[in-house]
Amino acid sequence: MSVHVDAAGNIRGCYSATQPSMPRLLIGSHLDTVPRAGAFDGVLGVVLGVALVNLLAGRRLNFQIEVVGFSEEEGVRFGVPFIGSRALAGTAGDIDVLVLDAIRAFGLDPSRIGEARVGDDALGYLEFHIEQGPLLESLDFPLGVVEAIVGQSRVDVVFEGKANHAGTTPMNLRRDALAGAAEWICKVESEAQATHGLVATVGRLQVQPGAGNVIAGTALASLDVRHADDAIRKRAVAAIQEHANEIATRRGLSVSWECRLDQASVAMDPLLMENLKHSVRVSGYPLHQMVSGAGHDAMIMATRMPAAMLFLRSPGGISHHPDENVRAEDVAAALMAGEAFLEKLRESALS
Ligand code: HGY
Ligand code: MN
Ligand code: MN
Repeated sequence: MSVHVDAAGNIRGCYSATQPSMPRLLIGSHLDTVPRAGAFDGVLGVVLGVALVNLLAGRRLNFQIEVVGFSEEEGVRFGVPFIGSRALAGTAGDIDVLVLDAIRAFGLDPSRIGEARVGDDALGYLEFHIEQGPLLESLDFPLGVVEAIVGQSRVDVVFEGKANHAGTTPMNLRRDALAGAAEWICKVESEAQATHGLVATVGRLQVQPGAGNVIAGTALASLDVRHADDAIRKRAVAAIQEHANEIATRRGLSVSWECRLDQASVAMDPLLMENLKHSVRVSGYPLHQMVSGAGHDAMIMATRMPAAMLFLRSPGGISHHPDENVRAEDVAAALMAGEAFLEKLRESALS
């Protein structure tokens, strides 16, 4: 493949077709991950793309294949996700100055990010990814065809009270930001438990000044809310914000609310899904169609081209954790289905 790194740090390898002007299929996933992660979230999808090209052993098809390793998807480092795929989709928008500095520090020129945008010759986008949940394992199925990816909201929430001495400040005179945040976090959990299909998480909490003998003056929390139905998700976010305001008022705190992501749920492309389902069946594996609770670059790529995802079973249903794993026989199954997918695409491009 001819390989280059684009101005957003995406690694892009192109495998040419029988003719230079033929359209391209993109196969990819992300190279970044989360703190104390496993070894498969994201990178497995990139390696499977390379492996599929490798299996072609020089045989050229009636479409090009571009394998993409996206530079940033998780949103852990800069607070906003999908930086790599948004550059490729042409929806990067205003890029945070910290991101621009990191791109320059990496030796790239952020003024050229516009050049990362994929052309209009794209046939579609295929992403292989671990399921990151318990479903396929519960069915004892190696593969799952994704029909949709749930929408997600990410918010930075800051409770401000008054730091003070832990020994001399009576309980009724306190404006304890951490106690307020703790009460709110329990409300986040009960809101999600009361709404079918909703998940809500406070995964990060920073407390200032952070000393055991000082009442917390500031508590900075992350909020992550997801649901397949965008209206239900938005209603839940509004209710959770109302809880924050009520708790802050009652406790003499102030609360700030900065929405960092409001990502609508995305349906996968019906035609590519049919091709994937056909490919799983002809490869001799049981078929299961499912919704993804995790966000993926496919939801960004879907704004520019037909997108599809194939999940591999997550042993133990665990991910974003060092125990994240994948079975070798399931990787073989994904490769077999991937080969059938390419063949089906080749045939349909002929017709
Ligand atoms: O957070 C997610 O859903 C994914 O891991 N980026
Ligand atoms: Mn992830
Ligand atoms: Mn991922």
